[in-house]
Amino acid sequence: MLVQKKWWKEEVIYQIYPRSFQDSNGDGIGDIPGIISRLDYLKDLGVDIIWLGPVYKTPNDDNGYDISNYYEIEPEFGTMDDFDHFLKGLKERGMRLVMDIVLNHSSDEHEWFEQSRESKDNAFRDYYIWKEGNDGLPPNNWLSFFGGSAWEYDQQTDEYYLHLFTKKQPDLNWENPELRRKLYDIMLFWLDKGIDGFRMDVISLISKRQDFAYANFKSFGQLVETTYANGPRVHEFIQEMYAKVLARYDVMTVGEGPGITKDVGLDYVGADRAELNMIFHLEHMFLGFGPRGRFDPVPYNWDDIKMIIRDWDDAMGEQGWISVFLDNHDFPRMVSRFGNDHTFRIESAKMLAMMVLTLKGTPCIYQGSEIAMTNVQFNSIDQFRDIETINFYKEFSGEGMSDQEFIELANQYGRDNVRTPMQWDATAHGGFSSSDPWIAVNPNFREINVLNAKEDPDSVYYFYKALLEIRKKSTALKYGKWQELNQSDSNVYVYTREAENEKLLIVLNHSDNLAMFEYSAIEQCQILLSNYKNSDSRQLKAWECRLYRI
Ligand code: TEU
Ligand code: CA
Repeated sequence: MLVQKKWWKEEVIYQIYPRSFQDSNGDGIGDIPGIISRLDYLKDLGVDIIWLGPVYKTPNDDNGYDISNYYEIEPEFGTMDDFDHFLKGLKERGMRLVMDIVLNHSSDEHEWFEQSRESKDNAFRDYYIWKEGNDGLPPNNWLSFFGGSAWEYDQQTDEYYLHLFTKKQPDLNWENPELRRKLYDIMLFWLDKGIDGFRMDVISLISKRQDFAYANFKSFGQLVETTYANGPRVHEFIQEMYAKVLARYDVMTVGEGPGITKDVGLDYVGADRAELNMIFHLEHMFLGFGPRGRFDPVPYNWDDIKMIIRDWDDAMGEQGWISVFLDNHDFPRMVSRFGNDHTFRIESAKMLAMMVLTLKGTPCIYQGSEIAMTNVQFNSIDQFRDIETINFYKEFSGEGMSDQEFIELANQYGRDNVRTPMQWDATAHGGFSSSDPWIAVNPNFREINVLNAKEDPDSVYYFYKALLEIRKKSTALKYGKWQELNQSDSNVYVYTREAENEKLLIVLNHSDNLAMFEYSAIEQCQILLSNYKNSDSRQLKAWECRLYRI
């Protein structure tokens, strides 16, 4: 066993998008007291670490990923007292809290930016990235993740500021040591409250190439990888953060890494790097993103997914670590994207659950996946809430795209799909709120909800519980070597996990069709879990998944 044992390698993460989890005060917006009222549900499900989306003070341009005060709780989400009760509630249940922290950019309503934009000689000017324009044009051709130029002209000082995301999310200038120190103080404040770690938003983007040269790119993804991500000082900054902040605590850090490819992954998470514990790499999530991003889709298939999993397992070896996930608050519902949420919603959701909970790495379950919540079908533009979707709607409709055409794209690829309220029961608004929520509840809440799931022994919910229980007791699933087994049927995904004297075989059919799998000594294997009754032969039914002990 070469792999170092760590609690964050053994436990399972559950991601909460606070705005959509549970409203407690009837304003239609999820909040911290609402989450507190669901702590027993989370404990009972069997998850260990809660990754809480940003709850800091925010104007909500990007639903909390635009922070205007890192030391205060956004009143919509509650008070610092509520936060303290939440953290205490988790600890009492033997659970942990990982906070989302956004260090690449702040809100433009942060006092630092309000000062910075005042004048070129303001003490905070250098907290952000300001450049002169080019004859009335932006300083270069960099584009925002959320459409348009990555530069916004500011009249006050006749310069442009950089924003890789919305214009209300100005990028922080990590070249400034005083700013870095202020960011580390923020981290220390939350760590000293007893949280168990951070999910670091777009940490791969914090070091900018200082020549700010025009970029040469054929797709947005290429622009991210070659120009925004893995900048010249990114490791210096993260190692400094580790030395000055993280090293003092037994905490978990997971970096969100747009642009982190398998070739540079280990630079962030190698055991000897003194940087991060693990990363959410996004290579499989960006599959299908065309030259202009998610609303410019290109085809991909399961072979592409399997290749990325294989390459990353190889790249991490025994030295690195990743988190395993198939959706989060930025990507469509996994059962709709990777499964079949029409004819085989239950079966395919269970198969995807088994995949996430048996691959090598720390699993991350996004709220609602445990009851196989699906994408939503909005039929008018004004139902969408996500700034990324709204910005691209403006861009594409400005180029002549019809509303109907864009709505179809947003219904399939947009982030609002995973931000509709958690579906707790069949009462109004799915039990999420006593009044109209900030975003419409998926109309299928009457059928797909926690209450129904708990009353059905064959529900996806109980399948997750069973998998989580098996995982808790299995060294092979936590630390075991992952080995893919070649199959002649391309609709079948077969791999083993092996550690010490425990060897498991996982067999997945990721299609609507019958499939055959090959494994010589299958007769000697004992079924531990499957999503079909009496699954015995080598023939797999649609979306059938099996976990065997060898
Ligand atoms: O996401 C960055 C990111 O990589 C994804 O947002 C994705 O690139 C984007 O949706 C383009 O399709 C992080 C947060 O997870 C996201 O919610 C924020 O909107 C973003 O950073 C800015 O903070
Ligand atoms: Ca509320």
